[in-house]
Amino acid sequence: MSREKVLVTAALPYANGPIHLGHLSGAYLPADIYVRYKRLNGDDIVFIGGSDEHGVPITISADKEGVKPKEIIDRYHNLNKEAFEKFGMSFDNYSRTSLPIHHATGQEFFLEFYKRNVLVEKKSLQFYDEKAKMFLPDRYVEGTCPNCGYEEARSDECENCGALYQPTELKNPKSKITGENPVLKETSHWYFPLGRYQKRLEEYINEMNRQYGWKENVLNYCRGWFKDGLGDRAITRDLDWGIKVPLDSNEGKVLYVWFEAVLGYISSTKEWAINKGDENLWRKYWQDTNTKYVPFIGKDNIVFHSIIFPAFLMAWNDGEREKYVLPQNIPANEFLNFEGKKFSKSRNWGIDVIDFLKLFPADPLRYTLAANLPETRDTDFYWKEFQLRNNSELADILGNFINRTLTFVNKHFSGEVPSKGKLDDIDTEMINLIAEYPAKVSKLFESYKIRDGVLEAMNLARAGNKYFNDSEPWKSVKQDKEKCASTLNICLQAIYTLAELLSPVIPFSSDKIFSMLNAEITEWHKCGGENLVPGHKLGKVEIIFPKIEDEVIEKQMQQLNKTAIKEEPKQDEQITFDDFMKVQLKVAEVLSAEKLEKSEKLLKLKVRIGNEERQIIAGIAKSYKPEDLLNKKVVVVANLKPAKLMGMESQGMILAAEDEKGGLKILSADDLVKSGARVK
Ligand code: B3M
Ligand code: ZN
Repeated sequence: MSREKVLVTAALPYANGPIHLGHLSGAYLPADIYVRYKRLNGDDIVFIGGSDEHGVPITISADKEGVKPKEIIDRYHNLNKEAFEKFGMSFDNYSRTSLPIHHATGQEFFLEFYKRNVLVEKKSLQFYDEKAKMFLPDRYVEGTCPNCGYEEARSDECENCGALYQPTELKNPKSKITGENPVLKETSHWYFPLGRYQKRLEEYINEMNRQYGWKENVLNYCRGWFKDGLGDRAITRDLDWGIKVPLDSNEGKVLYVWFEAVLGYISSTKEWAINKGDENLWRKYWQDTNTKYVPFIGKDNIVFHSIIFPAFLMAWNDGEREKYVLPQNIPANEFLNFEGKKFSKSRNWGIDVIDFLKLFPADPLRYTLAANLPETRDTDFYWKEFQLRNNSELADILGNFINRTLTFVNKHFSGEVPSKGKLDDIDTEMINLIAEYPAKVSKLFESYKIRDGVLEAMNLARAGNKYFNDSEPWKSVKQDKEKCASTLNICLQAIYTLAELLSPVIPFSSDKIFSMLNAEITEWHKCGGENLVPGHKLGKVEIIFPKIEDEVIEKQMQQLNKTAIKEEPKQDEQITFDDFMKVQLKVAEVLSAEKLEKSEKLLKLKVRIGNEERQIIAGIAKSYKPEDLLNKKVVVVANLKPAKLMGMESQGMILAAEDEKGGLKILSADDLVKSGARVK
């Protein structure tokens, strides 16, 4: 068996909030299972993590609370580190990007690129808040969408209509810091010319995929980026929170967070090496072509790890200095949802890891998430499923097999491993089955099919129960003690195998099983053999997986629904008469109507409300022809703020109701009613 040298990293979570279950499923749990398995497999592996502590997400959280960024990162770095520990994450090092060692690493990469003229300097116009005396990052500017008139549009993107535009096109821009209108001011930034690496990146990804089989979701993502063509990307920002750009000429600029965060993997490994007493040890992983480097991430981070980070490393490697390894495979996962909906802080939907672990132990959570990893598609966490996985699988299948076997051995063989005597077919079949398991599960884990590996391991517990039942030791103990001894010996070996195969998934319980067996864990490939010798004294039996009662789960579900913030007002929510009177509904007469060339949905109407003429852009073209509407009396909202649709102003809204087929039917008024009449 050849040992591999493996470097595993897991995405560095922003230290601006607590991690939730979705984060665990996306990157952390699969990484930890893989690493724990590789360690048992005898591979030389180092597992690196840490907090991402720079960037606008952190400064926004700090501003919201009115505290310094340092306070935010200290709080959440410690909280997340603790949550990870309780969850059983076995990082060799958990660092933070605010450390000097990381700042030095980020600056070293920047300077290397700068000196070798890899970078391009470009000038651009950016919003500047004269009162706060700072350039404003995109997320700090809000204004009116140039496309639809939505007033809370972001500086380069409208949430309402999805339009993308240049910040210079945003109307009535406002600084979120002072509320003032920012001015556009020229600034200069350093760009990484990603386009120059496109061909090599495509070759690299194709080659890695050919040799190691990359996941389809990751490949598709990359293909999309390549198709659009890679361009220059700014790697500096005008901000004061972050790693200073190490040039005298660049006052007030920091490295863009995504430029340095990926380098955080390297600096965390350096920190690990120093703590180990050999400051060069990190090179043995990062700078050796024999290293297999595997970053575990969620799907939102794919481009940074499959394209941008490899390009940085390629650019570095073009120089004269020690070369870095590139990712060999990127087993990025899709997302985990919570009870059918996306995790959301603002809507109070989901549960943080630290809170979950106050209620339940880590292993049932690890097992439930592992059995349901979003490896090929989004999956869901359901409280009911969590209960079921714990009660019907961990307790009834695995726990029961262990418990009945050990109790039986205590009772009839005074707690010692009985010797095998003569073997029937069903005994040799079971022995062979156990022996096949380590390689079977190994094959799945090696190809990052973590979920399948876990479910497969659990099948051995199912087979164990069946073997116990079919062998009927409660009968043979009276009739054929030698046969009974064989059965129990084999069951005990199977428990040993299970404790090891499942140890990457449920490490805390696995430890307990080993102490019940009074045995030590062995190398992975040996765990399917005879690891418990006859006469070996077993440890004390205990219940490893207590059942979770219905009330406990119901309480959590009620809690969730009670605290969730609904997006839409409740159906039965009442408004006052005054609320209603704020909406001015009036009768209007349609004077003209025409179809809009570029739109299937919109009609441009001229209407008369009393003495006033208005233009209304209405989304009814699929249900009405322009001529159907002429001279009709309709009901409009007369005091709706004007908005732009397809570049045209709409000065009101026509009321319509959906029919059974999803078409629209306009609310019309009787001919005797005069236009301009109020509807109430
Ligand atoms: N902090 C994004 C995230 O937390 C970012 C990952 C960095 S990995 C180097 O999802
Ligand atoms: Zn818009």
